[in-house]
Amino acid sequence: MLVLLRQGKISKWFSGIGQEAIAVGATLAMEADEWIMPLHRNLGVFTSRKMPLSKLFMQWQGNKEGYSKGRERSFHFGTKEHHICGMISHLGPQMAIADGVALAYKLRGDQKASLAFTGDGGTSEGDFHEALNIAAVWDLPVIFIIENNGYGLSTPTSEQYRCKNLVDKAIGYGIEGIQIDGNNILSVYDTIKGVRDYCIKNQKPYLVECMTFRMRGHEEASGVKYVPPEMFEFWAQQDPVKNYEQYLVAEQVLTPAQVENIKAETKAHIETELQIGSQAQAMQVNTDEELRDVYAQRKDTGYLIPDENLQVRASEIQHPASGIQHTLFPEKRFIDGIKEALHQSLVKHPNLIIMGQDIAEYGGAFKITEGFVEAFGKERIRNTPICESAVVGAALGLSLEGFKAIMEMQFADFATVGFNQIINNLAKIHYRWGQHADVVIRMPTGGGVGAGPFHSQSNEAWFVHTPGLKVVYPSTPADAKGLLIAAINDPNPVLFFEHKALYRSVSGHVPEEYYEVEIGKARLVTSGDDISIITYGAGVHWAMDYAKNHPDISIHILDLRTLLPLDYAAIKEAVTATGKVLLLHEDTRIGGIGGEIAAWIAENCFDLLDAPVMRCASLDTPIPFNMELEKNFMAYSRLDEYVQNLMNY
Ligand SMILES: Cc1ncc(C[n+]2csc(CCOP(=O)(O)OP(=O)(O)O)c2C)c(N)n1
Repeated sequence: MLVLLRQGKISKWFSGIGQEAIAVGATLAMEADEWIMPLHRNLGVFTSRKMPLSKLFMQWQGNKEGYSKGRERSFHFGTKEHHICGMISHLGPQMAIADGVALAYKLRGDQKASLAFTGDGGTSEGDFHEALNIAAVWDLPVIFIIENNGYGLSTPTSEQYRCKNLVDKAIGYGIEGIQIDGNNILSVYDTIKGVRDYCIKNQKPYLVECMTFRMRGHEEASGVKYVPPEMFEFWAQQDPVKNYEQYLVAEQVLTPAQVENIKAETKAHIETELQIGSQAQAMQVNTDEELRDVYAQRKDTGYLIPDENLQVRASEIQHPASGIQHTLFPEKRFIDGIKEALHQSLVKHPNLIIMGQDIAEYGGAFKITEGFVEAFGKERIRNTPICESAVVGAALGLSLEGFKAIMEMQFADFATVGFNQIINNLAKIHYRWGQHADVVIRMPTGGGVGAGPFHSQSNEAWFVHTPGLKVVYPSTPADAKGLLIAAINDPNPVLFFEHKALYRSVSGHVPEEYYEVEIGKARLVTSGDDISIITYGAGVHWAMDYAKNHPDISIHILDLRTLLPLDYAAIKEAVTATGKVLLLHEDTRIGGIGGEIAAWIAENCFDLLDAPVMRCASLDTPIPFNMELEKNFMAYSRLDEYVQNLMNY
């Protein structure tokens, strides 16, 4: 690898020289169909799983015939065939994915364990803590291996942690742990074999700290000036490959001649594979394929229902922020639509798991899952510790093993602490190496409830900016049900926004049956001739109330329903209808989805416009607590002004 790197025949590579015994010994101790979550130094995981070297070379050259169609570098790829889950650069997120896989094993009663690697530096990440904690609390058969090689990039362990040994952290999680010589392949192999048996038999995780040393720089370009030379001299004596060779000869398992034969055969094998690997075709760029591979294709046809069966009468709607009170019809509330979607989906998909804080006996912060534990049991309706990042990671791990997962984010605001897993793992994994993430994250969102800056934010635009996610945002009870069922049936990661203020204030007709509303299809709320309001979520109710109170203005209202992907055909129709467009959303203005739609209209519908596209959004401040301040913050307080501006243009 060193030679090839210098010759420019492979791209970036992180050396595992000096640490080989850990990756190889641990991988060989696992069964071939047990998932491993390796990191950047773990070439030995890939070779021990007998992946063809030629294809690995193509991967490292960024060729299409590699494992990621040229989309990923070095070891940042996985393969289902070899049960290896590719890392993202952020290191720690690997560990929680192992939790999810182990949960799948546990739920199915498989006699299997998963294995995740981390470096000593990675143990400082919150992800380490969250993954170990969840594995402990849920009694998951996961082996966590720390490769303690003395340094992060250049940071020595003395500046990384204060405990004496990293393995001592196991005590804090209430799990077992052991520290071993990571440079002795037999110790590693024996330990991991035994630990694996323990994890499966006792249904518990285990922490193994392997002491080792990195004989090269973090990467070849970074050098080793920060390492005292005597360290290299000491650890050269502990070289795991040389020592194992000497041991085998001393024990007369191999003769020196056999050793030489093995080396020669291996060298010849590498040369042949390199030859094949270097015959890869030059990259032919195919933009359609690039775009297509961002999302997994759904295989079944779905359970679509015609829009006319979902009509909501305006008189049935009330919204607290509008100050208008209607009598509630005895029909179902927004929250009931969501509850029904979840309930029916749990019946439909025995492999569907719901996870979230306080969702089990307590029924969730908004009581949406109340009664679910009694109906579906605690294994499927899972209370989680306050570990958003690891729960998203575990959801992805479940997906690797063919489960479907829903995570209830207690408030959409808390997605920030699971952000990395959502943005970098869930969203990108299909494009990177073809693994889908069958995960729905429910996001109770929005304000109007006097809950202040951290329980009221509108953060949908963060996710709309991330290819690989779908972002759904219903406004009616019937859509809430049909879109949530569609999201659960979609094999891709879906962020499902539920406006909290709508939960109990909006009622309407909701069909009893199991049905889907198509993701990516907007809904025409009312047609009109004067102006068009394109909106979603609470904005739909604001626009409807406004129209009701201003019968002299003929308003065309479009409910987007899905923000990623957008329904451009419906947007164009709305522009065509009136030539005057107001984009309305509760989210703040700068960087809000309204700006994106306005740009699209300017590019594609310029000739249809009779006025500039306008945006009525919330103030560009954090959302305040005081009800008067919040009212002033809300886009709704400026709706009349914008409508009049547009009408008078
Ligand atoms: C979240 C995050 N922060 C920083 C980095 C940059 N980085 C890459 S590897 C590395 C050192 C990791 O050290 P350790 O976990 O001990 O593993 P080692 O490289 O020594 O095997 C750093 C700081 C990163 N990839 N991700």
